[in-house]
Amino acid sequence: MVDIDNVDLTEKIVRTSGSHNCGGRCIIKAHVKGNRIVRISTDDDIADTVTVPQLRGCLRCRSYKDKLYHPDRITYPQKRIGKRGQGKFTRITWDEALDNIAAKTKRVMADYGPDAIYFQYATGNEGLVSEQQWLRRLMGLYGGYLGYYGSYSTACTQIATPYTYGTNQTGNSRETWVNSKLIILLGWNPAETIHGTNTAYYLKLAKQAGAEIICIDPLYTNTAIGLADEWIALRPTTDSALLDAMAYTMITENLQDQAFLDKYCLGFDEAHMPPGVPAGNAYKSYILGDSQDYTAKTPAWAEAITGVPQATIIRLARKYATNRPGALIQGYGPQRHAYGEQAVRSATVLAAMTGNIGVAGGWAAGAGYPARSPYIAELPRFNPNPAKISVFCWPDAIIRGRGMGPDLSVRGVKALTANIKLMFNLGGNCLVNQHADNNATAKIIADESLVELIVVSDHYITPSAKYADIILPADNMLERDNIVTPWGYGDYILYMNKVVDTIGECRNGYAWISDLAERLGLKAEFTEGRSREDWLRYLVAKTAEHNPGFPSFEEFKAKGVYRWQYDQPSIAFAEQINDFANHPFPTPSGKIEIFSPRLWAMNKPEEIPAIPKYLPAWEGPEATLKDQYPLQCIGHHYKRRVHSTFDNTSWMEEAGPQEVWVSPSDAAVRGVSNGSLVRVFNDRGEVELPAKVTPRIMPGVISIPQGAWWMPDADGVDKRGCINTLTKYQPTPLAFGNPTHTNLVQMIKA
Ligand SMILES: Nc1nc2c(c(=O)[nH]1)N[C@H]1C(S)=C(S)[C@@H](COP(=O)(O)OP(=O)(O)OC[C@H]3O[C@@H](n4cnc5c(=O)[nH]c(N)nc54)[C@H](O)[C@@H]3O)O[C@H]1N2
Ligand SMILES: Nc1nc2c(c(=O)[nH]1)N[C@H]1C(S)=C(S)[C@@H](COP(=O)(O)OP(=O)(O)OC[C@H]3O[C@@H](n4cnc5c(=O)[nH]c(N)nc54)[C@H](O)[C@@H]3O)O[C@H]1N2
Ligand SMILES: [Mo]
Repeated sequence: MVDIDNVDLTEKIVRTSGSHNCGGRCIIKAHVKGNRIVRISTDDDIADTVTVPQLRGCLRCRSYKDKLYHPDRITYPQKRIGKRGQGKFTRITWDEALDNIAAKTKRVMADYGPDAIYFQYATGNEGLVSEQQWLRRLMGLYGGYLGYYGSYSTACTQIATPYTYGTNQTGNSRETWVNSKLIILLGWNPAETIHGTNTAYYLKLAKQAGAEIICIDPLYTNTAIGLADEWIALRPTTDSALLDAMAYTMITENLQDQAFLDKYCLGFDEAHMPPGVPAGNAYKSYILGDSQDYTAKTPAWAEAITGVPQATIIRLARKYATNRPGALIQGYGPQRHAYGEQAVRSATVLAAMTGNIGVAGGWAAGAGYPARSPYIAELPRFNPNPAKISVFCWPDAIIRGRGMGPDLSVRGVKALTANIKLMFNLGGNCLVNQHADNNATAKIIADESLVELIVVSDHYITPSAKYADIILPADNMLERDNIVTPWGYGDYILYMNKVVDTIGECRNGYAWISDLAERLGLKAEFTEGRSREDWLRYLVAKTAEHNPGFPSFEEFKAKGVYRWQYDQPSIAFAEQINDFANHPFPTPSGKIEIFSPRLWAMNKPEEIPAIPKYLPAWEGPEATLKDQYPLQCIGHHYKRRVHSTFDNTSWMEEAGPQEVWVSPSDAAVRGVSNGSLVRVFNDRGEVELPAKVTPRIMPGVISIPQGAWWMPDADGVDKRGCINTLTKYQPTPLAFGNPTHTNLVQMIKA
């Protein structure tokens, strides 16, 4: 019993941060009375200056009380009763849950080996220590598991970009944007879809310094509204066609930086091709129609595909070629598509043609990962099993794992030796909901003869948790210490102090995974005798070894933040451009490979061309399926959620309801008005949700903000509006990535 008279009700402030996968990392101050958070505020420790801006939290973390104290929070372990996927569970003890998991792990490892054990992609806890990390460490010690490569975020760009540059580190420090005369944002909306805390602020500084900002996006995004001089609406999946026609304009008007191309690039024109490749395969030949397709990539050709008027394309090309330095920055939206690899590489060619690589105010396009990031220690873990699949291809590894090879994304081994039999889904909603084609995927994971045990750890019974055999009640990010780093930009690191005690039987991952280690006979090896705090101290000490001046554990914990200071901003490829003789690009040829001999050697020119090309998407504006399903459906990342996290909180629903964006003209022909309930469907499924009729989306395109919880009724109609009810499970050809913005659908009034 709590002694009510003796509870300390003076307000304390505890410093922490968020660790969900929201794209930002901010300072959170939790105001606590007793064991209860009464309010959340944010960074006001330092003056907000241009050189060191505050790390202010957004509406999601600042409303966190609504999530933390949600009545649906899971507070004890449960096991499935009834058929898998029905969502019926009964309470069990932690001992029963862990005995079960240990027994099954032993059996699966003995019968099938490590290829049968899989960790589902899960980004709920992005701290340096998490259940994901701990259990991987343990399974590594136990004999290994099937690994994955890639991510649902950057699948295409992280594979495609290195074919051009040899690396993904193609981004400059954001403070260099003030040097840009022109900034073109290609499918990037950092004012809402956070890519680093303060990114929109740096764009604002650039604008104040005189940069013109242009957004190319099917949506008139918050970034376009707040920061852009011009919005150019483009049909999804057609970025490469637009970029090709810009290249055509530059070439025919002789605006390209020929000296840059001649010196640093492979394959721009026939005079700079690797030996042994027949004529007609250089980029310039493809653009001018001197290649096998005999089609010149003219602005008129591109207008028909992209919906962007040719006069706009010509104006844009001239502007980018003549206003230097200019930054052509890609978001991840354009690459989360069929042939998403092409859009990435097409943009890199334009950056090269305009000589915007290696200079302040320019940008190399491609992945845009920062060119400089400090060393930060990780938990020691090692997977002795070399087998990996693409993160998107796990349904295949369940159905046809044994014998599955490189044609289905497998790396590290010739073929898998087992199907997936045991799945851990710890802090993620990618079993269904965040993967693709919910209806088909749900059938696979519901089949008890395929995967034998599914373990889920979460705070709520999410759509994925419904498919669990065992549900574990997780502690929350405000209920534990941790350390987080910004993913992408920002030279700082944050300490997360525990704010309140956890509730019910919720347990920290380190505690239950240590108990599991004991059952597997590996407790001493797993813990190395360390407590959880000891491990955090270990991480700080290791980080400090590589970073002179890094604070002590006590100081870091008390301050909550450490910022690196640099004399100079970082600029990707500055060394290569300034001193090419001594600093080749990290590609096999040492040059920017506009033509990639490695892709040429794959000999699959239709889907994996050696130069970037516009390839019509399987469900794009040129697909015949359009007769039946005339609307292109994308699903943008939404301010009211982090993916599916926060979907069940009411404050966030007030701030941003789940509704499908549709243009006035597409709505009118369907008798749909603002707020009408509509049905959106294709052969894969059907969702029902209210329409937001708005000129902020181009005609022919609709957007269902991604991350709503899949809630099928008895007829299978999803009553919440999860876009993955409509998306296709078809991995992209090179990266085996998720093309989840490539969908054709129809919409009717419900
Ligand atoms: N608020 C919020 N912020 C987030 C997240 C979140 O869930 N909520 N998630 C974080 C994570 S993990 C990630 S990976 C990133 C994701 O960041 P992104 O992948 O960049 O986000 P998206 O919203 O998918 O796409 C960005 C823009 O691309 C546009 N777009 C879609 N298709 C095309 C196309 O074919 N061409 C062009 N030019 N534009 C297109 C969309 O309309 C959208 O405005 O965001 C991070 N930030
Ligand atoms: N159609 C479509 N699908 C997409 C995308 C898209 O643009 N379109 N985007 C993709 C991208 S970029 C990403 S990154 C993925 C993200 O997909 P996921 O990684 O599945 O991310 P979330 O949906 O946020 O799910 C996180 C879960 O973790 C839980 N959680 C939060 N904190 C903790 C914790 O401390 N412990 C535990 N055990 N659980 C916790 C939350 O309650 C939530 O259920 O989605 C992908 N799916
Ligand atoms: Mo992501």
